[in-house]
Amino acid sequence: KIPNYPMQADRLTNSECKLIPKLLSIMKSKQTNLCLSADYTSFEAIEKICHQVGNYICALKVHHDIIEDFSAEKGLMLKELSEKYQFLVVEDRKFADIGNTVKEQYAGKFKVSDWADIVTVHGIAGSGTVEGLKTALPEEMLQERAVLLIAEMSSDGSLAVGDYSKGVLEIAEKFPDFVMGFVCQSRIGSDKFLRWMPGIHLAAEGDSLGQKYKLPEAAVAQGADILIVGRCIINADDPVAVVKECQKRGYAAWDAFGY
Ligand code: 5IU
Repeated sequence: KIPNYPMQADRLTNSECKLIPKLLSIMKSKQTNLCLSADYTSFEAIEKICHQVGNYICALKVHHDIIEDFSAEKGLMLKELSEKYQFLVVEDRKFADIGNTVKEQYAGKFKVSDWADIVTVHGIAGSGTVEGLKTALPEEMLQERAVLLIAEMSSDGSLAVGDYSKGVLEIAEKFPDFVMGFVCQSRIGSDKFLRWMPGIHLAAEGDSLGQKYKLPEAAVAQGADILIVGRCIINADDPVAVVKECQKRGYAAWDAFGY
């Protein structure tokens, strides 16, 4: 029920992916389109930030393979935290292999498919990658899981442009029930999908390794629905204050745009 947003009403009608209405209703009720990229190397740090900012975010993105003490059990603890504070968990695994391999990776040692609502996926290997991930899930879990296809990247010189990005959009159209949207840098693809945008910072223009930053308002103007913010928050002296500022500015911009 999101009556104020014409585009969101369309999304609710046109979207086959069940996590889209779920996320939109979290965003609306918590007034946030912020996804914290919690790129910490200890699980304790992730737990701590969840308690501190869980109420101000709509999603938490992790890289489970940088967390030194990670395990499948810790994944389930993260899932519990996400249910307590009502946000979605994104594992930024960037699956890119052939279907049969990603199927094993998704359900493999760290049981990503048990605790991550959403995983990120590259289109480089073709639509078999998405199909492989789907086949790893038991029928009853299909509606509770989704993927984000990486259509464009925030880094300098990214090869995910032009025809490559268009190809990724075509993969999405083949699996509209399982693809929630794109990680992208522009208002790419059909509006029935959600656009998640990384490369956002309140102060820096980039890092020394090719990351390029823009402000929350610019990201929304470029087409972002969900803002992915990492080091701007986690390296801040007062991460909670920065989360609140990103939440306020990001949601106000998105709201004003009528998305
Ligand atoms: N990330 C990007 N750019 C991309 C994609 C993913 O930065 O195009 I796809 C990830 C990498 C990191 C987070 O986990 O998003 C951004 O972190 P910072 O806000 O700290 O730069």
